[in-house]
Amino acid sequence: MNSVFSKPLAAIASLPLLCAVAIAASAPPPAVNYDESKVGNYTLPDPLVCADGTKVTDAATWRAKRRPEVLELFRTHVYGRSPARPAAMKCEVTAEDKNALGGKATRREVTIYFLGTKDGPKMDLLVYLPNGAKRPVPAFLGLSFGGNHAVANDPGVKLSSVWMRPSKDKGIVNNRATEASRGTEAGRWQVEMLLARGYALATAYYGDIEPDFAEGWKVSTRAAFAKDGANTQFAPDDWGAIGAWAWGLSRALDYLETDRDVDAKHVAVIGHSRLGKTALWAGAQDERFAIVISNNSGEGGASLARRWFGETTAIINKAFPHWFCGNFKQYAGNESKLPVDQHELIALAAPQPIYVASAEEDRWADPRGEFLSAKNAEPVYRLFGKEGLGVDDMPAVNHPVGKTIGYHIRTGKHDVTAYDWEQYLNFADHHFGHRK
Ligand code: GTR
Repeated sequence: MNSVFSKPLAAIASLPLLCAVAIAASAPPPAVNYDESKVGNYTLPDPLVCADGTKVTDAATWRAKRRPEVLELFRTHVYGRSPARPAAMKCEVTAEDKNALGGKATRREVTIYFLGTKDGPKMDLLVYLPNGAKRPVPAFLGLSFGGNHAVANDPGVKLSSVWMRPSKDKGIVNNRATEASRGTEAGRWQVEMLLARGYALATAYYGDIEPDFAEGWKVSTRAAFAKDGANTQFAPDDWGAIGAWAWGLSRALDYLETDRDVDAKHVAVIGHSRLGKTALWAGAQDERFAIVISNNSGEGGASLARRWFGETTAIINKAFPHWFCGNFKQYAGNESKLPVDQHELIALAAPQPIYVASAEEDRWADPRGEFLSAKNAEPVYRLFGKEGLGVDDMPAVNHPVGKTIGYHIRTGKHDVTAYDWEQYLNFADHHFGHRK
């Protein structure tokens, strides 16, 4: 498919040859481009063209034939292959307070033992349920960077005891959370806003599943599942950390399906940044997620890999070698060879509603590339009779758009803000037919 958004490389084509050689020798192109006129030409893979060259024209063929092909391409080349839910998995409610957050919420803490054993890999899930709401309630589910105790100013939440990235101003000392880290992510989670609108929040710390550094997998779920544990040599299509985190989100949903206070048919999966990439991959694989939300997910998330703007495949593979599968490394600086692009990750959520959000100052994540991904997913939504974005051009800042695919770019930096949450809640209200 020829992207209608491609830009000609007119400037470079018109340079005299000698001059171009001289430039190439003395000044290699900068690794990071922030100039829209230099993005260059690219051709996006057509989500509707099957491996055998036939074109999908109906939803049934997408589901039965093309969707599994696209999913398989993402597994093989980008995020790797994840295991199924272990039959032995066990969930245990460890604490409950019906009078949390000044009486606004019921707080439930649950430990999920992935292999059913207490000494095996596990994840602590925190659930806030709105008191006074008609239950079961719809929910948002997402992983945090700071631990369950960081998502609200709530002294009752168990303090995480596992590895965390050092951060003095967030109360992390010697890679461990202290009391000072309680509530440090409250602005990003807006728990009281969610509760007031009649939603539950379910959240877990991503480091429970895998600590976020190159060798973190050795003490994580991935090692516990591998034949040779920490000595494992991963196959090039084995899951990376994003695969593991996304898998953890599905395991959290497994628990939510058993919680009688949660309407598990109406769970929106949400994530910011690397955890936005994670939410997208979780939503692509697990069709139980009723809405998928990507907040500033950028490279390897919502933004198109083929656009040379902000972070690139080469940069992300170098900085975060553990996030993706081994095969993904070969596409560093070689994006045109990647058999998929990220609009197809968005398309994998179809027909479920999906929301992509950017921030004006988050140029590293390539806001336009995030919008174009959403735009180029529309043909798949149309197979289901769904409209997609409902606009052709990127909207102005702070002007949310969208039908089944939502999009906004807000003022400000790489972050999750109250403004973002207001849009997600409006989107969820609309698609869930939910009124408090
Ligand atoms: C950056 C990374 C981005 C984004 C971000 C985050 O350093 O380059 O892809 O994931 O981290 O997760 O905060």
